[in-house]
Amino acid sequence: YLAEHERKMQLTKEEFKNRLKRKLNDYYEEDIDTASTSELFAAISAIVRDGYAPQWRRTRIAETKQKEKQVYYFSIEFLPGTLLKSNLLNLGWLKTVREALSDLGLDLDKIAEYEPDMALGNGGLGRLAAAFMDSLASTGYTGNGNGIRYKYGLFKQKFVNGYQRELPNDWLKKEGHWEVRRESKSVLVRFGGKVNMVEDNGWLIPQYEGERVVRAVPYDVAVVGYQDGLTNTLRLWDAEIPPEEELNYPTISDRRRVEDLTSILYPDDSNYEGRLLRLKQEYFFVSAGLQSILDYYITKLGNKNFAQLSDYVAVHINDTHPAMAIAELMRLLVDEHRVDWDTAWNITQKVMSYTNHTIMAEAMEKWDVNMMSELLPRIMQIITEIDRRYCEGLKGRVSDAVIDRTRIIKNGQVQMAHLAIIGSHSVNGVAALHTQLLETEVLKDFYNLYPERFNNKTNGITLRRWLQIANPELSDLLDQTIGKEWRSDSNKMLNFEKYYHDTKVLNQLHEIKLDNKKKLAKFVKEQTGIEIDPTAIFDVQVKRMHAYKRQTLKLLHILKLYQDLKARIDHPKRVIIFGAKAAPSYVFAKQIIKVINETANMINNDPDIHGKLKVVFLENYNVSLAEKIIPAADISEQISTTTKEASGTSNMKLMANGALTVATMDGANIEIKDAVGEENIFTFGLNKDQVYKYYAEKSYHPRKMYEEDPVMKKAVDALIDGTVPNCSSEGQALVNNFLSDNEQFLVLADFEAYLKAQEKVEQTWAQKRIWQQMSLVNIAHSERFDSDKTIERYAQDIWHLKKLKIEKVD
Ligand code: 26W
Repeated sequence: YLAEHERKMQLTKEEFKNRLKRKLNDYYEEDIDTASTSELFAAISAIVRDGYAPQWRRTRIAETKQKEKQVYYFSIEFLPGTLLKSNLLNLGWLKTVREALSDLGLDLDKIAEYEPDMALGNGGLGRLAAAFMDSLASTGYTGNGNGIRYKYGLFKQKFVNGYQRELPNDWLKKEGHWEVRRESKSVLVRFGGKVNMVEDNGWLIPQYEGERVVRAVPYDVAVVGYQDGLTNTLRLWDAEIPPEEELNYPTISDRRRVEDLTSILYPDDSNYEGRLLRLKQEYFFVSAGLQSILDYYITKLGNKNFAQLSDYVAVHINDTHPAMAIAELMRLLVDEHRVDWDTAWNITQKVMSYTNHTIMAEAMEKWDVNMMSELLPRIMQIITEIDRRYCEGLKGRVSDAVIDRTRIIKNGQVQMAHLAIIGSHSVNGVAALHTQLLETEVLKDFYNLYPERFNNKTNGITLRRWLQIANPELSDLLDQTIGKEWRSDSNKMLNFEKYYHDTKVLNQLHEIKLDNKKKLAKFVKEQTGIEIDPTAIFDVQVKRMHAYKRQTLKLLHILKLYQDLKARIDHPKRVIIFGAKAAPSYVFAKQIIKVINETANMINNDPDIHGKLKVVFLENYNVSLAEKIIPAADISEQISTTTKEASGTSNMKLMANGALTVATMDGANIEIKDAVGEENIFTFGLNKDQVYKYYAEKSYHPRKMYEEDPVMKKAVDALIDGTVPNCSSEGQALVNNFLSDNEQFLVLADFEAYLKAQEKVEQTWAQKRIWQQMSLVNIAHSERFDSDKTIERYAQDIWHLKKLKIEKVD
């Protein structure tokens, strides 16, 4: 067998060409030179699927044999991006396939472009979930993703007259899918109706009346681990009408209501809306996931003793969206498997763990009790009982005020974060500062009650995608200098620091960056018609559009630079590059987009500027676009109001690609500074105490700052004095916001410090060698944010997993 295994793993160019020929012939009766891009993509992806199939099977067999504990990562979003190149890389085939195609006169990158992004997520939270999937498989842990197979992914963004327009993202209509429909693993999920509790052998059993039954059908996507890693499963659920229930869904609109359940991904990032469909989605994937876990536990592991469940199963709740897993597991254990409440509760707490991703009050999920009672009557009863017991258990031990602040049901609402904390054994934040703020501010009462539950797990990124796939030139330079081990052991990247004084390497770094910038310049020209100079500073801010992320601060800096250039005050050439989607209902974010687009238009077409400043706002920022922008960045803008960005992850991707960070001391920026040292990052702005002081004392008076600082005033005024054209109402909205005492994100308070930081950027840019040295240090230290390391910490501290050993038999 081993020989067979080796042969499959070490695909030769010739073998690949043969397989490609065969697939094209079998599927389409085409030859390599007549096949279309979509056909080529479908054929190559089929070869890749054949390539990982044996390891996928072996992983499943090893799981049931070794019975190691498995984690199930419950997340309402997964944002893997495209999979062709990452699957090729992880199989060890990327180089071979690229070369084989090139022999045939074909370009892998062009074919790969055909693949639509699997964009089943909004931003950081979904991308993190995808990175964790990759890292679990690559580090040898059996981990399963559990989520929703949205028919439409995150909307496609277009700009029309500078305004954001949203188009549906119909990703499934293309060829070459990675998913496998597993109809035999379907389960039923119930909504609505009435519950009556009836006695059965001394046990109170719910009887349902008039409920609607939906069939959850899983689509499994292989998660291919790097090299000798496992091949795990990302299970995404689709909603269908159960065949035996067809008669209960007689009309098209009845049927559509079921299909709608998994039809769209909510496009809101950090803004909570208590919509019924969203509640349905949350319960749907949570219930389906838990049912399939228990099925597996009972049938495959042959275990009926649920007291041991936590020795075999960990369920992770990614933000509060899957927090109903706590009540649903209680329901399954108590109602369906007749485990007594106390035992069931004990099991549940041991199984569940929860990550918080935000301290923004408006993102905190709270469901209306009436809505939940109607849609999920039994779940609401169970949550009510959890809440009752929680309060009862604390009565007399802590003040009534504490109980009142921390209980689950309050003012007719279910506080999902409270449910998640009370029902879990672990609660973690996503960066050191964020966890500290959870402990001392946002979740202070809970921290006092259960300090042992709290822990930090700073986010990470998959360096495989962001270096090996997105930046092959830099990856080659690392190979040539420090050797290839960094590709599987990121600790080795620290050795790159040894080249700090190596002029040749520093020059190579410069050349690679220049090359990446040329490629991006070409892309920008094709997409927007805008010419940008690859020798300019490429200054990048890529992330969701949000007031707290302060793209507005960048905008004010742009206006200041523009005004300087108009007054013949010189600056080094700069290209500011934005990528950002706004939630469709987020009016202010959309206004910012319009103003930035109009500002860009004005500056890019002003002959007085002589191309010294360009502003490019690329449409439809997503994982694929990130792979083009990030390797070309000189500057990484991480300028959120301190305390507001839980972690950030674009900061990590950009540093790994040698961009220098301009940063507030927020989220993971602090840890980036710790890693690279103060002299290798441009920090500025209010610290957390200053921010909280403004809030506590209500002492923020931006109008005064504006009136006293002529530079600030001039930049702000440009938005309303006719300087920036075609957006007077949007410009006015921004200015009103900046000047309000209630402006929470303190944009003007950080303006001056931000300009100073940017002056330092300019001075450093003039010292090319120092810039390259700083860049080198950033690349070397990005190893700290390798998601493989993050996942090791989750596996050890929270989930208590052991690695699976794959036996080499088929
Ligand atoms: C209920 C509406 C809603 C939807 C999504 C609220 C909140 C969210 C997410 C928590 C938003 C999100 O993606 N948060 C980001 O998570 C990243 C991964 O931990 C962090 O790096 C970012 O700082 C955080 O904003």
